[in-house]
Amino acid sequence: MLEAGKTKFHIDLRRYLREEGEEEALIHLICEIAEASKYIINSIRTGDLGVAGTSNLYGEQQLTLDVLSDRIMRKRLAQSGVVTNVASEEGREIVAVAPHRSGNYSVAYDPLDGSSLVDVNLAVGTIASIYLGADVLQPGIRQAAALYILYGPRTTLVYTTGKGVHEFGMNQLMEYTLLRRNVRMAPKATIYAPGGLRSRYTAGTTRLVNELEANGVKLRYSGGLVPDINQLLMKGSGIFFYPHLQGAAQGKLRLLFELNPMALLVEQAGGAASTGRGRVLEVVPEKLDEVRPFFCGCREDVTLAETFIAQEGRGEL
Ligand code: AFP
Repeated sequence: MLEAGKTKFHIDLRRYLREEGEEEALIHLICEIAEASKYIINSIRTGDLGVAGTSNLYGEQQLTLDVLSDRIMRKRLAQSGVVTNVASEEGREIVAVAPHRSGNYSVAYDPLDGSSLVDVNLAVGTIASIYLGADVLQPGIRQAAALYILYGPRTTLVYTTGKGVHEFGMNQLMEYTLLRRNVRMAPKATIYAPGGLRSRYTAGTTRLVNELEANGVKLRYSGGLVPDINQLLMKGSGIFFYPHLQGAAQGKLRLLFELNPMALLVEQAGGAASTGRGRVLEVVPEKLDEVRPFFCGCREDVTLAETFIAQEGRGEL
């Protein structure tokens, strides 16, 4: 186990996971997802940016890249030898890749979140939520691990297994080596990332924006969940929200594929993640395509959001 605070740079992902005492099958699984990212990078850099002519779980038009990156992830997970079931944001149901194998993991993943940003050359990412056993329809607090890979100017991988948040960078040999261990967030935000149409915000969210702006908190929003969350994690300060909207009481972001993994990562870095009315990680999902409002980042700002939203419910705003 590495001493807290001491960082041995040039330590690769597999060795770091071993030194952190992780279970071998989980180490193998996280490294397999890291391996898949190398092929997804190639598809982003060289692939066709057109439409696939199909739609996903949410009835949204799929891009060729969505289908290709989903195929890369699914094949890698199915061949890993440690995965029982998979659920993809790009798929329509849970797929049994090894139904009779017990003691394994199941993975809910978004193979290329923000894919519509690739054709304007903005950063996108892969998100994975890992559960022990066969069931992915569990509260996020039951995740064995959560991770994302950010395809930006640099390619980085950020994971947690419940023992802190750790960042790795891809080097010229396409190996992931340690950049930051035990990423921590300050109690108050210096940046904010407001998703959704401002004109459809409810009074509580509008009050939150006004409060943040009055306190000099700067707007930083790219439209990609992975780079937007990564920014506030690595700066150690910020709040992201994609709120409930007039006409969309549950917002837009997906509970299994976006909220739960990001919520675990941010909580493990000392932040908070709320639906605006309760802790994201305690929501019990009933179906794959659930969406929820999302307020995620510095603890004090998430609490402020919950306070304003509670007051709007009582007509106090
Ligand atoms: P896609 O994966 O369908 O491109 O959606 C990405 C996303 O869910 C998430 O990455 C962003 O936070 C959110 O959409 C942005 O939504 P808006 O475009 O409505 O701001």
